[in-house]
Amino acid sequence: MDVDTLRYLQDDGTPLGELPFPPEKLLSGYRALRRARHFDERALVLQRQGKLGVYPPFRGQEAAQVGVALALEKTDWLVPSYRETAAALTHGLPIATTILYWRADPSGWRFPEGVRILPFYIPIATQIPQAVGVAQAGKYHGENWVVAAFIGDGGTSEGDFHEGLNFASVFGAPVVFVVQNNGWAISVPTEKQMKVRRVASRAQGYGIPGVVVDGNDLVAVWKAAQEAVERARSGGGPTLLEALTYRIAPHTSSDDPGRYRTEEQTEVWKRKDPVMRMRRCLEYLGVWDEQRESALVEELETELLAALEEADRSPEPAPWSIVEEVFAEMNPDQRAAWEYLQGGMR
Ligand SMILES: Cc1ncc(C[n+]2csc(CCOP(=O)(O)OP(=O)(O)O)c2C)c(N)n1
Repeated sequence: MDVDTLRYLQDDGTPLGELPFPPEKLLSGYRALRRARHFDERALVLQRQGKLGVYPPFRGQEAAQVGVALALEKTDWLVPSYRETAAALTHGLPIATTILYWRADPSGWRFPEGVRILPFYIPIATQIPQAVGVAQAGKYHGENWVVAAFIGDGGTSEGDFHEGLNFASVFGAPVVFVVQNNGWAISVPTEKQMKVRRVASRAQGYGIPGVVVDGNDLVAVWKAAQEAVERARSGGGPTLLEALTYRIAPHTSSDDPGRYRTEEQTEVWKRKDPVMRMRRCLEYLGVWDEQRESALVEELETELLAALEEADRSPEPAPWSIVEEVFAEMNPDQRAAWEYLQGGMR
């Protein structure tokens, strides 16, 4: 069984028909998309300058993330993996905190009060059962929040993915599971990862809706996410939303994709660039031009430089702080590491 792919924009950005949002809404969406791109570009430069640690870029996946974040209310929760910096920025994570986080500075681990984003999960798929827990907690506390939980195509092979989806389905948890199918799990292509063509077709096995969107089409992702969020909020339970996209960039700043894939495939996807596609859509609608683009980029650069200065003003962390906030109370191994690090500094 295959699921139809929702699309509103052609690869060149021309609308396929009537769009579900008015131009001013599309403009605000584009701003968030362009802002995410700007951060990602600058982050890679900062990483090469030694000002960030290992960084997982998201180039090419901006629409799949920003579209979902735009469909959330501020009171909703975002549960991201390491890939979802674009979603986090859109859902309100300050740029300075984001820089500190990817600098591996403990002060970046404390997300500000009121920003409903769990830390970026590095252990694959562990976020899924926990996201369902957050959703259920909302129900128990009489809150009306919805949870958007992200995972990659590779992550769907983990047991946690199955357990989380089954539990969410049985208990009608208000979660939107977003699978960014970006073609790769580091060096493993999706077709070696699973025998189904679409992850979303597995939704049938859980008795929940499965939706496939063109993940490089901001309008389609936003619209599909909005419907899934509304369904979750009104008691309709979870949705499995698969965004078809591509990881243009290396897996992380430490990866060399030339070792396992050819440039040709990546070139095909570069022509479907989600940011350029949305920009062309706005130009087609007559609400965007070169001048407005330059003004926006200038504004984004000013915002980024101010955030970078703020992050740089943060005091240098003590080496032992790295083991201080893992558990509420230190276990013996942590304490030993903590004492060792303290001793090493004397
Ligand atoms: C439990 C666990 N196993 C293995 C790893 C090592 N690892 C890091 S990223 C990755 C691939 C994930 O691919 P995918 O889920 O498709 O996400 P993407 O990186 O493409 O966004 C693996 C196996 C890990 N972080 N956690």
